[in-house]
Amino acid sequence: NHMLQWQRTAFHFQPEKNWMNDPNGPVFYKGWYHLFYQYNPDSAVWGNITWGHAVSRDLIRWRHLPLAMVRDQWYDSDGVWTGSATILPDGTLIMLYTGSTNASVQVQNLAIPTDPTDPLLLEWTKSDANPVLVPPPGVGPKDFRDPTTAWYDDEAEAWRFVIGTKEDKGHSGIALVYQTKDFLNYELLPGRLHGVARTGMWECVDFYPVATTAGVGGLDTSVVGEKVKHVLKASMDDDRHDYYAIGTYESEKVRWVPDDPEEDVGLGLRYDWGKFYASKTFFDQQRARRVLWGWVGETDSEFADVQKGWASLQGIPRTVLLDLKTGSNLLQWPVKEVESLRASSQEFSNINMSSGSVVPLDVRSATQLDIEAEFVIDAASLAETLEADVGYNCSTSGGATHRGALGPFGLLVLADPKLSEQTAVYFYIAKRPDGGLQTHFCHDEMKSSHANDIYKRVVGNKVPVLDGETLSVRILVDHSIVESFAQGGRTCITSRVYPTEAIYNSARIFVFNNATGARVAAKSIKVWQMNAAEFDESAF
Ligand code: DQQ
Repeated sequence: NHMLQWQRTAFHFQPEKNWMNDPNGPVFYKGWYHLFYQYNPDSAVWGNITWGHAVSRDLIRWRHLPLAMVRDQWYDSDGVWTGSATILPDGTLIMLYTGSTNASVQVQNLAIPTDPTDPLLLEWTKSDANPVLVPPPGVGPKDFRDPTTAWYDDEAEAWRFVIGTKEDKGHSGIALVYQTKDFLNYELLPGRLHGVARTGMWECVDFYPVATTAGVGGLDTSVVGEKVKHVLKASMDDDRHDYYAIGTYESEKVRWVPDDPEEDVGLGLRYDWGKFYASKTFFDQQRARRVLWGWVGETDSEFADVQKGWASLQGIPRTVLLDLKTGSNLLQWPVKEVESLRASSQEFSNINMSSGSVVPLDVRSATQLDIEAEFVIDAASLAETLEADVGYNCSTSGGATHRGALGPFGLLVLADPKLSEQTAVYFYIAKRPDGGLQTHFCHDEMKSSHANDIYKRVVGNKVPVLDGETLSVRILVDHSIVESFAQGGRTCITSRVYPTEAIYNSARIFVFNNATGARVAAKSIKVWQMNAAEFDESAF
């Protein structure tokens, strides 16, 4: 349907047509980044799940390849579900994935490249030993899925990986650890890596080390020791968000302990406060970084998806590091390569935004942008903290139109000239119960579209702001997606938006200040037009 054609993105990963969900087995192999993904080859809704496949030199410009794996065995005839890649020291590539069997039982299967010398990994051989794992006693046949990348344990002289499940008692989400020497024979290790009551089924668990020292970059999944923390992430089937926590992995005890039990997996931090799910990291050995992929679904109706013939994007891959300044959160940032799409830019500086003002930024077209903005709030306003409200919450405190002493202020993107449609990306400073200041970072989607079939929300959370820091945000805008990264990626939000007016040359951006008591200045705003990501066939 050409009417909805403008919703397709210019630089995000999406198949030419039909349904996509989770990223699968991301890996760098023989010069190529590979992305596999959950894919319905037959329609724009979930079902008939196979593995789609694409390759890239730079994580941004992709070439679509034939399906990597289809539903051709009894142990995956109901679906070739999510899995992860592990590279062995000799370069062997191992793919473990969940099959939903002909009886809809979730089992784990092994696949390896049919021709390991093929850098494109076009053909896959499923092991004769499949299924290599079936649900163990006490685990429900439909609660056993999504194996992680394996890590090598030196003491055990074996590989370990995690599979998520749930326990009916206490409605606990659980991470089980399996051990193997050959990926054919497996041992379920006693106990569990971790579990959290009342969080429900843990889908797409991820588990990896992050460096606690500066200048190290990303770490291979097998790194352990003094100078690392371990991140445990689970995708919560109950509320469809990806939660992570930072903690310590005790390899002899085969358990992980959160640094802060109050911020345990499912209770505190999320990778992203908007639409972002079933994510997975991989270690990019070419650039010594850890890269995060996340599935960004649609928030329009299934009817609209069928009309347009496609559904879902992948977010721009993000590098992931421990925030060494706070020690208590990750930093996520779009991979450097996305900057190679930056075309012409415009700069704005020291725009004083009086209370209640909305200021247009004169950029010629505003559907494909990379924006970096920095705001300062004057000291006198900050001194008026007595006025600031206590207990602010992005989702329930009235969004971008509710005016408080020290917020909201920020940008309006994918807005039409009359502001009848707009997506607000903003900061809001409020008081903590203890009297100190707390900055919040939010997206308000409520005015993002005139269409009546859109699920709209106000989303976001607090963001740490350290002494002397300005308020900064990076925003990627791509037709129907807005991804924002506050304070260098401490708090991130992704929104799908479906404007009907703010499209093509009618899309604009503005800065706004709705704070009643604060003088806010947009210290600097740099806006790049973004080129479309096109695969260079000559490089193939
Ligand atoms: N999607 C896959 C499952 C996974 C879920 C099926 C998460 O393996 O648990 O398409 O979105």
